[in-house]
Amino acid sequence: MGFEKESFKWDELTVTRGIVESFMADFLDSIDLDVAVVGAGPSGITAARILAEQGHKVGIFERNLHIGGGIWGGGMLFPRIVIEEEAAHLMKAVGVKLRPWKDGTVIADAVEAATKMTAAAIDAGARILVGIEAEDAVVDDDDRVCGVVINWGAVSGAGLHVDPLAVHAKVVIDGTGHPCELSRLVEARVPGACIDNEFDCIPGEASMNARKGEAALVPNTREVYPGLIVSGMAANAISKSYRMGAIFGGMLMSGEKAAQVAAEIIKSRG
Ligand code: 48F
Repeated sequence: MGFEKESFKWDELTVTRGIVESFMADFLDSIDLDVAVVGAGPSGITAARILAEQGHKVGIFERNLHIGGGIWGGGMLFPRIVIEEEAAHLMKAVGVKLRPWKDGTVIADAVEAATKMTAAAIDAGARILVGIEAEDAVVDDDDRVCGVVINWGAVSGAGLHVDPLAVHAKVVIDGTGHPCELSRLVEARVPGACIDNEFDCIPGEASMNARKGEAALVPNTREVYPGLIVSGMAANAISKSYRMGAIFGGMLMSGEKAAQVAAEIIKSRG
């Protein structure tokens, strides 16, 4: 049978029903999660992959239509990323080829890293929902974070007034990068909420000191408010730790730590 009009059994409605019905089934299966990850950057994707591999039900909500956050651009649009050897296992785990480099580092192709990390997370069972942003947290009767308020990224982009929907999760990971959006929303909106850091507010990141910034990422990755973990650059922004530019081992290690903290919280809550 050739690929010709006469051989086609489908019509336009097959396409419409296929898209709507399959997305709705997956979407409805993503509204009551073990872990909601906000932001599909390197730390969020790594955390999601590891948690999904452990059997947790994980959904990643990403505002953009593309995943990968700051990986794609490498450094100043040169699509390569540098990774410390201590974090190389997190690239090898998803099959990214690494080129030896100097002084305890290796180099990866940014496109290969973004795509293979994403594919591995999906293969592990994490569901990535693109074009959807978290515009708030859901809190329980004790004001503990227990989910995220979501809407299409295009809705806020167009300035439309459209009420959102909500998703429940045992733990939420703020992987929104430099703006640490979800943590800021929690601090601003939840009555009496105070993000756990040594400041009165969320101070944002410090200027670049790549080695200090990288070293701070794992200790900064923690539960900063009941039910809310920060990962990646959001973790450094909450603690006024340094930025580091296009060296990504800390982001991967932060994702690994976020997964560990999330699993511990889920286990402790039974
Ligand atoms: O910034 P980003 O890549 O997160 P990260 O894991 O990694 C940081 C590095 O890429 C780089 C760096 C390395 O040295 O400093 O910047 O901390 O990705 C964050 C993702 O979150 C999405 C955003 O579109 C991006 O893809 N995002 C941000 N806010 C929201 C969001 C939101 N409110 N809802 C959904 N997605």
